[in-house]
Amino acid sequence: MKKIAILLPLVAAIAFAVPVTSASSETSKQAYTINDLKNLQDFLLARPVEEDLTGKQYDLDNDGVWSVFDLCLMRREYVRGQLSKNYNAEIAFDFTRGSTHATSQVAAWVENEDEEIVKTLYVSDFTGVRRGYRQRENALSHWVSLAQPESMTDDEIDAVSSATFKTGSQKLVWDFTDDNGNIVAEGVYTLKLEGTLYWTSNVVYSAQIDISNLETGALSVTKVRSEPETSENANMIENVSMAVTEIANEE
Ligand SMILES: [Ca+2]
Repeated sequence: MKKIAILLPLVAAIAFAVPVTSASSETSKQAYTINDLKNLQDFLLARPVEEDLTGKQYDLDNDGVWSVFDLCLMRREYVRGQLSKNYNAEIAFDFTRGSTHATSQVAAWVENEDEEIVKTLYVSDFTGVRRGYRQRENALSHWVSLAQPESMTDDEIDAVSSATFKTGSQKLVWDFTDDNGNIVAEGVYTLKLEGTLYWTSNVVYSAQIDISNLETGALSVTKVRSEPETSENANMIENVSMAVTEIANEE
């Protein structure tokens, strides 16, 4: 397990000694660098700053002054930016194609704390772009009830659909963005992997991930089967692991 510590302890001490304002920094879409954080920190501590700070957008809470509140907000923006650049959440599993009808459907997605889908990572194309849920209402019933594919355009559903997995090891990746490609807000999210094993027999694996307090390593995975006594294709999805991993930097 590796804690993601990005700033100097001094900055962290200042940042956490002050209550974080609820002001949003939605107006500022610029990406802040570690240098911006250092600049603002030095400025606030009345240290010499080499860079010319004229015109810098360091007033993130728009109150007309640069303060530790702005540093807190900048730190949050910076950490969020680093997330998708340096880290992934991964779902890995062994898939065995079902040997019966009404099987082998898989979906994976990310939910927010209100149990809304922020991103569909994968849906097998029979249920997805071929809209098989219309003929087989049990196909990926969890994903269908949350994603509401009837309200998705063909392009939208095509974008998240892929061919049914072949037997073998599979991996799906979440880059901490939502369906529109924006990095998600801080908070707790749930990774979900659903498999339709045989008609109404399904399995859902899930794991929680705290974006505000991200740690690399394995997440705790919960498995729920709708009909544990149904043996058909029971081994379709096995050895599920969900984890936060650091992306190897090529520099
Ligand atoms: Ca300010």
